[in-house]
Order: sequence, then structure tokens, then C-alpha cells
Amino acid sequence: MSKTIIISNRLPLQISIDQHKLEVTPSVGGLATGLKSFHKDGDSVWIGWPGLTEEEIPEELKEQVQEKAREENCVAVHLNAAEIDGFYYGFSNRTIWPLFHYFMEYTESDDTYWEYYKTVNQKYADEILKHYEEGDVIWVHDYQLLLVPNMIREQAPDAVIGFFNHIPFPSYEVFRTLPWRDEVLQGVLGADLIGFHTYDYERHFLSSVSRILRHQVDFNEITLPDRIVKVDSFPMGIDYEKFEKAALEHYKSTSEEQSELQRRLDHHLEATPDAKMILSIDRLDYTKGIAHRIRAYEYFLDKYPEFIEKVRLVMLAVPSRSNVPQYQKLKREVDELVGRINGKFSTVSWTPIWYFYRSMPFENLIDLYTSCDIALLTPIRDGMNLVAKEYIATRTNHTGVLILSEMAGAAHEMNEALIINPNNFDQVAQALKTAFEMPEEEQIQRNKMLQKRLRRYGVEKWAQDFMKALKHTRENRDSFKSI
Ligand code: GDG
Repeated sequence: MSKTIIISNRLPLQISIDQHKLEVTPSVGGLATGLKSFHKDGDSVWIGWPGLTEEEIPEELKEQVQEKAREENCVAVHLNAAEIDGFYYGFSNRTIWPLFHYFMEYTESDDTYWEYYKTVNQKYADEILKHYEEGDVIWVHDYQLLLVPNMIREQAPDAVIGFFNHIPFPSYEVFRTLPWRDEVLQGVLGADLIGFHTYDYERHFLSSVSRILRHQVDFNEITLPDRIVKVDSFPMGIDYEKFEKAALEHYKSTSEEQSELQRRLDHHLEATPDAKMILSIDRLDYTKGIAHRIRAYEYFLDKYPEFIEKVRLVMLAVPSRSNVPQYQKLKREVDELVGRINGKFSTVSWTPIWYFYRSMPFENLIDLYTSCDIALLTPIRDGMNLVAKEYIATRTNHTGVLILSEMAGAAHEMNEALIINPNNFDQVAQALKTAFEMPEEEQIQRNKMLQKRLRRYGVEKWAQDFMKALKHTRENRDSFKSI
């Protein structure tokens, strides 16, 4: 029976070793959260890195790592510390990530990183080919594996290969600055179907292919000498029912069952019943606009001092890529900003920002989503932003206001949110005021519309649509051959 092979840099599970014993925890992050339910329900195998370098896994535990992975229908790709440095922290996160998010000043062009990127992409492709059988469908994910589609195509010319990019694809003027632009495009074009979150990213990619490689592009099809490659947009959804159910159960739980975090949040609500809580959740990443957000919040409190003691920003920043200097710099900047603003505005009974720098269990995430009246998500660039969708899905009584950056892919589908430009502090401050004062009926009306859309286009539908389109490309290929 044919199967789907999913490939992403990280497996949806993270393996760690504590006192010579293996521990398995779910991975945090957009891709893992989104695809997990698709993987769980279908006949698929997931290939990726389990989160530990070869040096960190003692020889006698190596087989156990594969065993743990197998239990979840996963296959671990083993990478050594130098490969993780060059491929992951290097080319993926110091070259592609900043460039694709328009942070050109952060983009490094280092030949050594590029060499590691090629070697590791080949390792993934080799692992896929070990598991590939005729009739299988291969689905490669994200910017760490841009070369994999063509590496598979070279060994298995008839394979059905899909590629989905979870981050933005930049405009041609930005992409053309990459020294390895030809190789990167040729790598992706090994796929039959290439998917993006939005129509804009799709157009940017097509424009780069036509102007750099000079391939013929007709609407959303690229004609190669031997094949046609289709490009389309598939806005990723969330597992709506999972978030809705978690929120409903959360409301039903008794006070003894409540988490410590929820008790503290409730305590705040009781102490200051008129005050509202503003939520912000992201990985600590410069693309997410966290520093801008704090400054905009300061601007808001300066401009509208009547909100002092009436609002509180609850900010969860999840540690991420802390080996990369820009992330270390951002961490220092955020620490400093939070300290300064808390110092500037705090009163005896009130602190303007509650700042958590850690990853939280899913239950605590639900505590935050359900307790906060406003979500303030202001990325400078974001492929999609699933947090925005999750917040809305947990608002089972339909109240709550989402303030969302127009630079997030999600903004294209969430018009009923208050859409802002994150660089315009005055607009952000105005949106906070509007959110604070928005009548409940209006909140309900807006959220009901958002919820209807999010429920209909969940992650399952996203995966199904992509798969359906991918399978169609096989039929098209057969007819192309017979012309
Ligand atoms: C990339 C793209 C695109 C966050 N903190 C915790 C936690 N999370 C979960 C959230 C959400 C996910 O992580 C974050 O997803 P985002 O989409 O917001 O952001 P990225 O990680 O940057 O994802 C992004 C996505 O891929 C999918 O294509 O939308 O644009 O950058 O699901 O709930 N989960 C837990 N604890 C936390 O502390 N358990």
C-alpha cells in the first residue's frame, strides 16, 4: 500500500537524555503543531532530526532513539554538531531565514554554511530514498530543505514530490541577492507542486523563477524541459477542534484542577476587575516584532495614561535559536525594554508587563488564550502566524479582540481582526484603545465570522487540499509525456 513520506528539519517529537534515560516530548513550533494531526490520522512516515546531535547520543542509546521514533511512525536523521552548526544555525538561520523575512542586514553569505547545507540536504534525501517505494507521495517541508526535492528527483525521476514553504518567499529584488539563487531555485523545482501560505509569496517565487532561470511561466505553471511544475497557495489552518475542546474543558475545570498560572491570572482579575489583559506569544525571534511591540505599548501608555493600571501585557517569549548572535542580542534588548518599562510605569499594585521567557505546556497556553481579552500579535514579517488563529479558536464565548500585523500571512484571511502596521506605533496604540473599548456585541460579531472560516479551513483541509493538488500533478505529468 502506498504511503505519504513527510520530511521536515525537525521531527514532531524532541528526544532528550536525562540520567542515561531517553525522554520524548512534543516539539513546539508552527510546522510541528500543524502537521501532527495529519500525521497521526494518516498512513505516513515522518523523517527528520530528533533534536540531539550524534555526539549527544551515547552509542548504546542510538538504537533506542530509532525505536522511540518508530513508535510514532517517525525516522530519525542523525546529524553531528558541525552539521547542525553549518546547516541549521548557519545557512538555514543566518542566510535563508533573515533573507526570506527581508532582514537583509542580518543575512550572511558563507561558503562553509552552503557546503553544509548541501551535504545535510543530501543526507535527508538519501534517508527518504531508503524508505521510498513506487506509488508513495513525498512531502518536503520548509526552508531548511530547499534542495531536497531535486536531490530525490535525480534518483527517482518518477516520484511524486510536493514542497511546502512555511515562511515568506521574498520579492525578486531581495531574493536575487542570494549568491546561490540558481541552485536554490533548481533544488525546489525538483517538486511537482510547490505550495506557499499566500498568493503574494507564490507570485514572488514565480517571478524569481522566470527572471533568474528564464523558465517559461504561464499563470501558476512552470514549464521545464521534461515536466510541468505547479505553484499554488495553501493557507495553513489549525486543528480547530483541538483548541476549541481544550478551551471548553478549561472552563469546566474546578478550582482544584486549575494550574498555578491560571490561579495567578484569576487573582489579577479579582484584584482589578476593570483591567484587561493583552496577550503576546511568539518564539523569541526578531521577525516577530517583539521589541517593536513593547515600544508601541510604551507609546500607548504615554499617549493614553488613563489606561495605567487598566491593562497588563502578558508576554510569553519562547527561547529559540539561542546560538545565533542576533537572537542573543534580541534577548538582551527585550530584557532591557521590559525592565525599563516596568520601572517607568509600575505602581505599588500594578506592573505593566508580565514577561515569561520559557516554553509552556499546552494547558498553560490555553490558560493564556482564554484569560486574555486582547491578543496583540505584531510580527515584522511572518509566513502565516498560527497563534492568531489559535487565540480565536479558544474564544468559545466569542469575546476577545485580535490585533494583528498586516505583515503576517494570517492577516489575509482575518479581516475582522484589527489589522495594523507594526512599524506605526500610533496605529498600534489606537488599535489597543479601540480593542479596550470595543462593545461586546461587536467582538462577538467579528469573532463568529473568523471562527466560521477557521473551522472550515482547518489544518486537515489544508493538508488534504495540498495532497489532492499533488496527486493531480501526476495525472498532468502523464498527459504531458504523451503529447
Ligand atoms: C513557522 C512560521 C507559520 C508557541 N509557544 C508555545 C507553543 N507554541 C506553539 C503555538 C503555535 C506554534 O508554536 C507557533 O506557530 P507560529 O505560526 O505562530 O510561528 P513559527 O513557529 O514561527 O512557525 C509561521 C508556521 O511555521 C506554520 O507554517 O505560521 O509563519 O514562522 O502552534 O501554539 N506551544 C507550546 N508551548 C509554548 O510555549 N506547547
